[in-house]
Amino acid sequence: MFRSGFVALIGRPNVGKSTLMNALIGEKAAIISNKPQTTRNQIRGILTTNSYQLIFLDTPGIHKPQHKLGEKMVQVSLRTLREVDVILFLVDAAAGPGAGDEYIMKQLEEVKTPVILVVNKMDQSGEEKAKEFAKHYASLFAFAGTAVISALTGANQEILIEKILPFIPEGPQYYPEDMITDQPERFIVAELIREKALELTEEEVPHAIAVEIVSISPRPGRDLIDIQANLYVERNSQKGIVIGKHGARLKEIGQRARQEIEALLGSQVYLELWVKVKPDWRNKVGSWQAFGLELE
Ligand SMILES: Nc1nc2c(ncn2[C@@H]2O[C@H](COP(=O)(O)OP(=O)(O)OP(=O)(O)O)[C@@H](O)[C@H]2O)c(=O)[nH]1
Ligand SMILES: [Mg+2]
Repeated sequence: MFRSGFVALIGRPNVGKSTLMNALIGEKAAIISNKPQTTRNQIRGILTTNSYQLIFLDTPGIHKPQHKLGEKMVQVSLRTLREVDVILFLVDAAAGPGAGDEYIMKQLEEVKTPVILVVNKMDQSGEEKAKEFAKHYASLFAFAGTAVISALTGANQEILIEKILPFIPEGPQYYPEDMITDQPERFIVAELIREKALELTEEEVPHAIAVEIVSISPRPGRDLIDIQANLYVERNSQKGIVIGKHGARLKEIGQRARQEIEALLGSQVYLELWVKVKPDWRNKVGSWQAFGLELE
């Protein structure tokens, strides 16, 4: 019997949803950062074996929205709850319980889908503390299972898969076996640039960054791809920060992004980045599409 089904990853920002999805599929489909609200749309990661295909749906962290983009991100996450066979509710053992988790559990009460509690970052909190958290959460909600894991080290990942599989019905292979994500290459390239910009900026700047790919064009007769991209921020002061002294920060963003894009595309890359200001773009729904954010 071949099983196939959909698994949502839900939780507060920064709990490790994207890290876990990448670890489960063994590839980088979603970008990761130590800043909350990194993921902005639903990203599918696909794991195919001889006996099953699991389609993981990574989602934006659920938070109190401060702008229209944030509102839409949270809507995407809550909508995902209804599309799946099983939900993984991630909590951060290192950060501990919080009001944000309780809000999410209230939303989970509204859906009939089984929910597995995943206590992540056990490597950081220690196993004892992680297990204590698991007990605490289990007293608040009727979970269909619990796993204490580390997405970073891979600890207990197989145990988690074993807990997911009973909820996955018999079904067809929806995607080709070598496909790991539904994200277009163009979007992943934009996301890799954004990831490096997030790594190298602080405070309000990371949240204001969006990336638009202007062109991706292979150079005829050569193993080289030209990529031009615009990096948007919301204010002039942020533009200065992203560019850095004598352009040093932008150069570093470009170098780090280029290395990963070359690995992704299997070709040398010439990457040109420009920084532009688009005031308040996070509140302007029409501007999102250029950033690959189709959040309908
Ligand atoms: N120590 C430790 N760090 C982790 C673990 N999993 C994730 N992290 C770190 O936690 C931070 C957030 O990880 P992400 O995967 O981007 O978190 P997310 O839940 O997808 O965040 P949003 O997309 O903002 O909602 C990163 O710095 C990760 O390296 C883990 O198991 N252990
Ligand atoms: Mg994420």
